[in-house]
Amino acid sequence: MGCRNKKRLAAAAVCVLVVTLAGTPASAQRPVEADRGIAARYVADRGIEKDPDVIFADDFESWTDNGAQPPAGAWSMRKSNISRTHAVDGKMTTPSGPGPGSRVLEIACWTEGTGSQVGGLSRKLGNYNHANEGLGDGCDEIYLRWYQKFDENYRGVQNHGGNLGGRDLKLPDAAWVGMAAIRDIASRGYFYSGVQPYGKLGSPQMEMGFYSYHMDKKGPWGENYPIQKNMPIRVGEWHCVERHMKLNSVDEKTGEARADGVEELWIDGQLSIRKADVRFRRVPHLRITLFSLETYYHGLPKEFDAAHPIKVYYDDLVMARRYIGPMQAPQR
Ligand SMILES: [Ca+2]
Repeated sequence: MGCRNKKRLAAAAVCVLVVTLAGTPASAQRPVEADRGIAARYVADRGIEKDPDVIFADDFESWTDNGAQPPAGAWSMRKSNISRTHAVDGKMTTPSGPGPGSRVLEIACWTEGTGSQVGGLSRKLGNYNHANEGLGDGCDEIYLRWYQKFDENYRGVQNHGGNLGGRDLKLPDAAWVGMAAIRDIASRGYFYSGVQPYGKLGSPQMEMGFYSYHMDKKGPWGENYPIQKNMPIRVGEWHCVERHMKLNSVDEKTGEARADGVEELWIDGQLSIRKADVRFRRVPHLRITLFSLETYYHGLPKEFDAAHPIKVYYDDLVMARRYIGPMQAPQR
């Protein structure tokens, strides 16, 4: 699916909506919808997938084959003998009450003693494997919101979460999104940035942050952006996570990659991280073409065996062209 071919007129119309309050001076009026996001207009996300600014949504209610099979064309699934990605019985809850539906996504991983463990899903947003894939050019900007719960037995271990990235298909050996230990990402024709939990090893105290492979990072590994507002993540509780990625512009005349790319992270509707000088690309045709929702562990502790896997739950994922915001809870 190419994001650049979709209509933007509806977004523009919504963004200019203003609330006119009796006695309120014109200067105090502001575009409320632009602040509150798409989800404000769809109670319990009902119908949100039809919003003109929404690219894709999954509430994990319609997976078949006892939860093992995603809807046709929705996702590619990572399959291995030490992970399981499927829809299971469960209920997302918001601070103001239970969410809709009765199914959530579970990504479970376990160790057989050595190696790394990975599970999860991915979805292409444009041509990714090769230029003739027929999926379009990809996006320059995207918002992703999902609900996430770490199992009560989850303990801080390094992993990856919701990744966005892209590959320069004009480069014959462009690296794949997720490829690590590369300092000069532009020379390898790719970029990516993950949103993942951070915490001391073995601790249930965590927070979400970025792990970014951008052009100006200092070493071979991804960079963690500074957190401006600390938002603790509690195991066993649902949290609303939303990330925004806007790729930097490139000067058409000079070829200069401008430091104007943006990454933002909201936790439970609160802006936790904003970085607005990121450079992901030096060629404008390199765009966001892959989203993956995955867990990646660099060797799980032995306690997470096949009988006691480490689990992370997700629900109510929405992918859009503008800010989505937390779900408006169902009215009771
Ligand atoms: Ca659900």
